[in-house]
Amino acid sequence: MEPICVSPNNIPHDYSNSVEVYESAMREDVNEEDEALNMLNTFDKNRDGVLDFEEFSNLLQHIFQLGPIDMTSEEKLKSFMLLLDLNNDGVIDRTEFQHAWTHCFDKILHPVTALIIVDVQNDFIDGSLALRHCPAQQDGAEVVPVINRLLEEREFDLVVYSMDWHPDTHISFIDNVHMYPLDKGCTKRFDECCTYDEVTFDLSPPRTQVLWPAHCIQDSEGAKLASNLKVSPGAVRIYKGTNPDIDSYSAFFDNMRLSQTSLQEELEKRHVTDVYICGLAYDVCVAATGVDAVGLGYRTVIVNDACRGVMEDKIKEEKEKLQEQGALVLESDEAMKLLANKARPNFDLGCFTAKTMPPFAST
Ligand code: VGL
Ligand code: ZN
Repeated sequence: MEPICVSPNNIPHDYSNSVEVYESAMREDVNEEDEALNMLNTFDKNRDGVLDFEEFSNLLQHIFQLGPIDMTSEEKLKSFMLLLDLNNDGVIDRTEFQHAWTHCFDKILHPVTALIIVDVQNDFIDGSLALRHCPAQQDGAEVVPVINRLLEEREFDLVVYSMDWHPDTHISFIDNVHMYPLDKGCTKRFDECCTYDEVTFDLSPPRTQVLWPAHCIQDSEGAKLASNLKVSPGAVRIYKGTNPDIDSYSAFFDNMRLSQTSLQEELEKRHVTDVYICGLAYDVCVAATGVDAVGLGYRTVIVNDACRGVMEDKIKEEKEKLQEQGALVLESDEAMKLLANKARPNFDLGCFTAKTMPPFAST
């Protein structure tokens, strides 16, 4: 095969107007159908009305500003193309391109971003569930300057603060373990249970629950956001764990998925495509929120240095799980670059978008 020779500063002469086409694609006001056709025509070098692999990979290199292509990246481009080649005939035809433009490239080129700040509340910093007293001995306070910098230096289309918000009878509190029936299979009596134990309560449906010290009791000092955390005007607050007999780690759903917060609705209202997630605790509520975000199809970035957690091994395990499912785990500096430079979309997030694109039939 002919080597592919597009690099950011080296656009071959046959794509001489591609910068213009690309820039017009970056504008918000262009008709999507025109935009798609323009793009297809620009990269259809042999003018046969479809994009073969070479043509399509030139387009991908252009959109993602990829450097010279080696074997591994060529494989990646091939699998990207396969996801969009819905009839599997080895080329991207006009209909496939139109579909990909609407459901994949549009999100890639026009991301709408939300920052979800998970449970940055006093109790997790210096209160009853202070992370520095948990097994990993991490300091929850350290996320605050990192998050403040994200808020100050980057503009998000939406900022969300989730709040763990429990009634004092909450099922997750070790002091309340006598208030709910333990499952018969449970090897411990209620007076033998310890903090961090996982027990099963005999409720319908039965629920497994890690026992925590009482924390984030509604309207208490401990439930307030850290006082030095910047609160953006127009931000949305999501209260979770408000039901006495069920816990809610994720800011989207309770742990049994019996009920949902308004988070998804808030994101949908604003057509959010990309969520950046940070906060406390990494291996508990941040991870659960991340898993649900990916599951709901959001392009998800976990801001690694803006998270602190409970247990070292669990943090590692949850991070790997998130990455396997398609989330990016980035340091805040990298996340800021991605946010600043919308003209340089991330290829891995692009792959996630292609993978989660709706099938033809549903258009
Ligand atoms: C959390 C433990 C219990 C969290 C909430 O916000 O990560 N952790 N409740
Ligand atoms: Zn809680």
